[in-house]
Amino acid sequence: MSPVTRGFVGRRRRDPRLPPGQYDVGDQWPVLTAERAPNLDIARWTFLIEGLVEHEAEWTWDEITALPRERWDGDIHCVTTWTKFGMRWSGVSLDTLLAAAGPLPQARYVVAHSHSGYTTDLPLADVTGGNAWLAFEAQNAPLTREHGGPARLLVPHLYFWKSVKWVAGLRLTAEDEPGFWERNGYHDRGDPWAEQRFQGD
Ligand SMILES: Nc1nc2c(c(=O)[nH]1)N[C@H]1C(S)=C(S)[C@@H](COP(=O)(O)O)O[C@H]1N2
Ligand SMILES: [Mo]
Repeated sequence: MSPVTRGFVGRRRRDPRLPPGQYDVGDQWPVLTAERAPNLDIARWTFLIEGLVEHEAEWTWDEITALPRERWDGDIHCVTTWTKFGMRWSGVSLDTLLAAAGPLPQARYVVAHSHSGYTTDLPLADVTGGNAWLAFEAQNAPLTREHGGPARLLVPHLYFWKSVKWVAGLRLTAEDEPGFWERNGYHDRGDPWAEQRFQGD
């Protein structure tokens, strides 16, 4: 036996793209929704940034979809242990949107909320610096309603419960304010590589 293969015999190598405790869901894209999926009318759709900002900023659908788009290709990780590799997304960087509102120096967290009442909290640092988008497209097609269309948050470096579907806006805060799952025992930050699933992880 060649010494090169020793240690790999009888053992499959784990895909290095898989965070601890996750499995590859393959071609499927599961739908996880706590509330009833809303049917949003883009004629009345808005996105609002409020709270600890120099000026509240609000966009209509036509205004926000006219902003420059970025593409993000990569993997998403749900806390229920599925990971989906090699997705292709497109949307507006949250950096662009936050710059319009002007976060105040004391703003350190955001609460993101949906048009359907779901909320999640995130450190401001996790949604700036090229880490988060308001996404309109996934897999080269407009987001379907079940996956949060017409627009959802995309924060792919954190567990996917942070990526609010049907997102309506962000409120900047000084203190961390737990959202829907965080009040129900999920971790405040949710880094899949540190396996931050639940409070105390
Ligand atoms: N509004 C809203 N956003 C949500 C959720 C939800 O229940 N409501 N579920 C979260 C969870 S737990 C996950 S894993 C992803 C699932 O996104 P998907 O259904 O497009 O796979 O959306 C997140 N965003
Ligand atoms: Mo999830």
